[in-house]
Amino acid sequence: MLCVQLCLWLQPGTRVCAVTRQSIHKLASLQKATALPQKKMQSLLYPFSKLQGYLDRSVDKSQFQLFHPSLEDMLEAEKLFCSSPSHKIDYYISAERMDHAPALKQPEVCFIGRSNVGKSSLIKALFSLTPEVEVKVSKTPGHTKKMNFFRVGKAFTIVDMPGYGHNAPKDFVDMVEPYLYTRKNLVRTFLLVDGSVGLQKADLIALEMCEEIKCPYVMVVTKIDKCGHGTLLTNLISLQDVVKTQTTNCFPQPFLISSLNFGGVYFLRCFIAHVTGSIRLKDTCQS
Ligand SMILES: Nc1nc2c(ncn2[C@@H]2O[C@H](COP(=O)(O)OP(=O)(O)O)[C@@H](O)[C@H]2O)c(=O)[nH]1
Ligand SMILES: [Mg+2]
Repeated sequence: MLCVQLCLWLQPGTRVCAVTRQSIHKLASLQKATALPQKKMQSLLYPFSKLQGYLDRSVDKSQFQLFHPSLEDMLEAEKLFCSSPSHKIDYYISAERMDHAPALKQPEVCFIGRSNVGKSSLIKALFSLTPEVEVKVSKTPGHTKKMNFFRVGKAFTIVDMPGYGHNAPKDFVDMVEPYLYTRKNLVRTFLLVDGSVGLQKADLIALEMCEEIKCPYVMVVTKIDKCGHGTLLTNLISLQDVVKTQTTNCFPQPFLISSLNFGGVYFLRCFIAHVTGSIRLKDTCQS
């Protein structure tokens, strides 16, 4: 989807200027999503709505809808993810160790999770309205060995953390843990788990660590496009059970995401804008 514009000036002398511009995904903006048929739109904006019909009546659904932004709120949040001369969004810096991490004043949110769970893909989807921001996504587990910092104007910073599990437990101890323990401007951690495989041992270790650090965090269930409703619901309910019984700092509502088809991405943009204090929500919600 790379579109290359070539501008040629033949006088004086031949000068070739190549402007490389990534095209924007057709569902990157809320406006495009709202043009879809109602059911499809609803499942992209509020992915849980598609699942709730399959849940038994005895299941308490309120926990899944504590944060439920209006379309207006999501539109407001989306503006923050559009780059402009006065609000630049860019990849700022990578750090291999905590003492290389930049000192930033802006509120920060970070994405942690096992290698391959979809951290970089999710950040790429969040920034899909500014595709010139390069977020590396890999098929090889353990690709992100550094903490990558992305600045969203003066509003906030998003950090893509190295994955753990597989062959990267060292990165976890060396980077993720010290970062979570010491980062003063960190306002929310997003702990990603793969919705198609459910909670794994490494996820539970990360969850225990977040509890120990007492950082406010949110579980994000990724790749919801990849499995059927049955598998997703089973994994979601067992996750919900763990959140309910084993956590005190975790937001009780897991967020459902597909970076592939943008399900839940508009919703997450709104949550990030809200927890970083970048927007004031019109409708009431908790967080
Ligand atoms: N089907 C599907 N695949 C995804 C999704 N998110 C990520 N992936 C794939 O999972 C793999 C790992 O993604 P990546 O973002 O690099 O994971 P990271 O190691 O956590 O940063 C890549 O092949 C992605 O294309 C998703 O929402 N749906
Ligand atoms: Mg990555």
